[in-house]
Amino acid sequence: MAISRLKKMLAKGDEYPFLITDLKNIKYLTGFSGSNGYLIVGKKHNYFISDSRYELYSKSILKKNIRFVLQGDSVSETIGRCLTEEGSKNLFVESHSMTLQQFLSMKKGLRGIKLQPVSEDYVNSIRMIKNDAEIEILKRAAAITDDCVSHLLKYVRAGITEWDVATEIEYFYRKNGCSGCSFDSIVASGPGAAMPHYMPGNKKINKGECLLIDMGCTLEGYNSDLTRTIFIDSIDDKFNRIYETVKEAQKETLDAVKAGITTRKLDSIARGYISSHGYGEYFNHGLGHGLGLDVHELPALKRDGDLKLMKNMVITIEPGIYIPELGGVRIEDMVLVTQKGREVLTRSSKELIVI
Ligand SMILES: [Mn+2]
Repeated sequence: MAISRLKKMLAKGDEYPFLITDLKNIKYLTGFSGSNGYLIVGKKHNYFISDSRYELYSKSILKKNIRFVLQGDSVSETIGRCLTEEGSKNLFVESHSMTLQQFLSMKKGLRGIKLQPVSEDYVNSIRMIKNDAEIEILKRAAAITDDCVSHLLKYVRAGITEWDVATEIEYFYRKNGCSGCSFDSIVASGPGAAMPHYMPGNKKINKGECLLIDMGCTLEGYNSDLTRTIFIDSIDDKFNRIYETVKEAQKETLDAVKAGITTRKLDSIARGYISSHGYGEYFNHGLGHGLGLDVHELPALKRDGDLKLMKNMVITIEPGIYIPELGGVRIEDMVLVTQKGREVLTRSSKELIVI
């Protein structure tokens, strides 16, 4: 079904045959989750190329409309054979996923074929809208992440290190059926929390500090993403105000999520609220992103985005305020867009927590 949607997009510009090299896109279209594969969507046939390690597995999962082709010594030669069968002198390729080296070596190996880079990621744009099976997995991934939050609230205390927390998160996810974290967890205490993409280290978590935890799991190939900020032992007035501002900005934005609203409008709700409280310059990143097979995928929720949200997109809403040298607060939830509104998939409390 997804392939037929892709074919409709390719037909517009007659961009056949189309070579898919992005492994997430390949997984989406074929179910294949190995590390080496090439999918050619042609006018006549569809071909999936992989090596002998994956032959039996591929044949067991491929639908009837995709033919398995065993990769020879040179993948270009194997692709060339498929193109001969298609009777085509063109090959359209996904420019976002191919390295320049791959492109040049394919160009050399496919003499007489015109390689045509396609900059728009068609498959990712199809992936924006989740089907029921994907939504079900994402809901489970969100629930495991909520369970991890509950676990951490019992585990975290002053004196342990950021790295202890990051390790605990990974262990929890693996113990609960996930293949691991969807990205390196951000566990940022005190001043580190002022950096939105901080990397945790051996720093001890101290009393009086904020602790920002941004984490997610990978479950059956799908990713969750959540951020909570808690405070250790005490919180001062300044951070109390910052926390309430982020919390309210996130709530107002969540309340506005529904099919049809533009990403620009959503961003302006969060940014407007934060700016009106005097912290505008301290919210220095985008509002959120789509998530699914990739932890960051389309749509990008940003200031200049004209894209309208559609039913069954799964996105994050994650405003934050970051004060250099002092710390920061971010609150992030995963949200399913519905026709009339939204369903927030991560349900961990956002009340101020001081532990
Ligand atoms: Mn995120």
